[in-house]
Amino acid sequence: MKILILGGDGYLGWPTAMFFSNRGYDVTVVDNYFRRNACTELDVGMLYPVPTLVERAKIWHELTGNEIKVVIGDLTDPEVMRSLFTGIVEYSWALDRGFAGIPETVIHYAEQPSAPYSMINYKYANITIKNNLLVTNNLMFALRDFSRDTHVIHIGTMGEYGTPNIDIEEGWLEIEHKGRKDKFLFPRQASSLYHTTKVMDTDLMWFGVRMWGLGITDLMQGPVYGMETKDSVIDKQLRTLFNYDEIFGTILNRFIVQAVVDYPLTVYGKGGQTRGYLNINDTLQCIHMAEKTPAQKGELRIFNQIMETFSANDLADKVQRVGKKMGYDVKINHIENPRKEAEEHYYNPTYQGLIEIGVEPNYLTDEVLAGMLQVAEEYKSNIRKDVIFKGIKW
Ligand code: USQ
Repeated sequence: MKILILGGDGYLGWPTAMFFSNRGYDVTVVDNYFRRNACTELDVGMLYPVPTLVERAKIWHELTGNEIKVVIGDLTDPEVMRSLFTGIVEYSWALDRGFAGIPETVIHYAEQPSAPYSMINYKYANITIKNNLLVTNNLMFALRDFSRDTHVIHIGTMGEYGTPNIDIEEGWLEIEHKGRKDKFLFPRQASSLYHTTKVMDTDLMWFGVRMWGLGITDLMQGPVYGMETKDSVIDKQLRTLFNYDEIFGTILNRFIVQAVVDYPLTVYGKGGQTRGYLNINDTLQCIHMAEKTPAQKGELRIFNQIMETFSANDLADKVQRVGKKMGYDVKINHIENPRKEAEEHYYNPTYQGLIEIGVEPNYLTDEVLAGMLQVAEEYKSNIRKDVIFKGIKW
């Protein structure tokens, strides 16, 4: 089975590449180093240095004997995207070393993933809109022209739904109106420009499904936590990149790092903001199950990819409790919320679909938190307090 991973250098992309490579799939990864370059440009540190994608693939090969093919290229260029389906080396020199052939599955992570990044100013908003929409549209057209049978697994976001005052369904809502019924995409109301691009991605993919009979699974994911996966434990150099700064770090990963350097946990506003969370190992499980039971042709299948819900206050309390047991003096600070979002709200999403196809959740236990604190402790001397909070306002 051939798997093409778009955005293979990212927080989720690289662990996904190792996961499938370890299970006998023929894996090709593509990336333009957007995340690393943005971190350099914005001067936000990562917890530990991470070898380049090419170096990581080499280390992986030396340790496991498995090959991960690497293509460095910008997928907003339609010719780079199309070369991944045609094998034309002119646009992707790395394909010269072996074109795997048309992939059975494409996993699409190649997006600017940060809400704060998209809200810095108009320039970063435009980079986000341009990157995310062009990559998705280029993928839709490449599939239309070269491979309508390829299953796409896209990582969407729970943030597409926002925080409505009704239960959130898995992607779709049946509506009865003036005596007639139909099924529509669940109402979307994103609260950042990044999240808005994900709403637009869904629309582009739904268009591709309706017009060209594509088969797509869209996984509406909540914030992910963790740095170690079952495949990375063989060598520290294989750990995924890990941000704790305000722009690319997500809440729990940030709290863990803050705890080890005695930086009061940065709860925004009242801290009642509730989201669905999942362990990075569960992202891999969900992708695997979605790959094993693909969407039908002409189907946009949507799952809510979360395992449990917590408020920002719940997470801060957990980190404080486990941190204290480990000897850290963890304080919690409610700082003025730089974002425009509801700080107290109803939140009741459905998330049974992935469990029904075989995913077994890893919950946020004290052991999981302690394990993350231990890794952060290892790299304590790298942690830069100046990047933890700058206050990018919405
Ligand atoms: N928050 C704090 N303190 C912090 C950081 C965040 O209270 O130091 C709060 C935020 O205000 C927000 C919540 O925690 O209410 C989650 O924030 P986040 O930065 O962890 O996550 P978010 O910006 O929503 O984005 C992340 C990923 C994105 C993914 C999304 C899923 O960066 O790629 O799509 O989680 S979701 O949140 O369900 O939309």
